[in-house]
Amino acid sequence: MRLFLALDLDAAARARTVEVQRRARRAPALRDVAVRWVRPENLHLTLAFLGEVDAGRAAPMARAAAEPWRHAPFRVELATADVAPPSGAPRTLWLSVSAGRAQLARLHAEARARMGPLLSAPVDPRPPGHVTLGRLRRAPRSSGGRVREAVAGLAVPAFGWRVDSVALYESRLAPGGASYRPLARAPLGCVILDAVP
Ligand code: 2AM
Repeated sequence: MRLFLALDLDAAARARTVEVQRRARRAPALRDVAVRWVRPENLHLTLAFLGEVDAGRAAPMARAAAEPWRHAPFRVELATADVAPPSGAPRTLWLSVSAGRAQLARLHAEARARMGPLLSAPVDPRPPGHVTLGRLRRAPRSSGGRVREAVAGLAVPAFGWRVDSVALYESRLAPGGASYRPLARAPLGCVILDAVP
């Protein structure tokens, strides 16, 4: 099973993200580039990709993910539309996190500490920082300049939402695109409010 932890966008942030996708689709420089756009119901902020996991490990992982998180709810904002990688053939279009990075890094550290012992490979130590809009299919290296220019020109006004839970998803890959099945969800907010001797 292919598992990952993610933060769900709220309805308003999802609608704003879909609007950015709509504008990107209309950009002349992107019209002849094949993009597999993330479907609205699949939009998410990946907190930690956990990779392929034996089915037998899913239950303990779901139990671990279902424990309340020791982090207060916080606001994440997305702003700049960007292309990855920064040079060469463009592969991914995304919205970068412009506010909430420090909190995301702390939550990511908690996710690594919590899930790492249940995995056979370490979780990527890089903290999360984007919401993927779409993935380019075989875009030539030569399209990189105009694709990056078009995406930079999207001028996305910042928007955000309040992160108040973390979900564990199973990703099922299919020719028509991935589908995500939630396996567990737990709230943020299990915090110690004052120094405890
Ligand atoms: P991203 O889109 O935020 O970059 C579910 O498949 C999610 O896990 C994807 O949205 C992707 O996050 C992340 N993901 C998928 N395959 C991955 C891989 N091989 N390494 C790291 N992250 C991956």
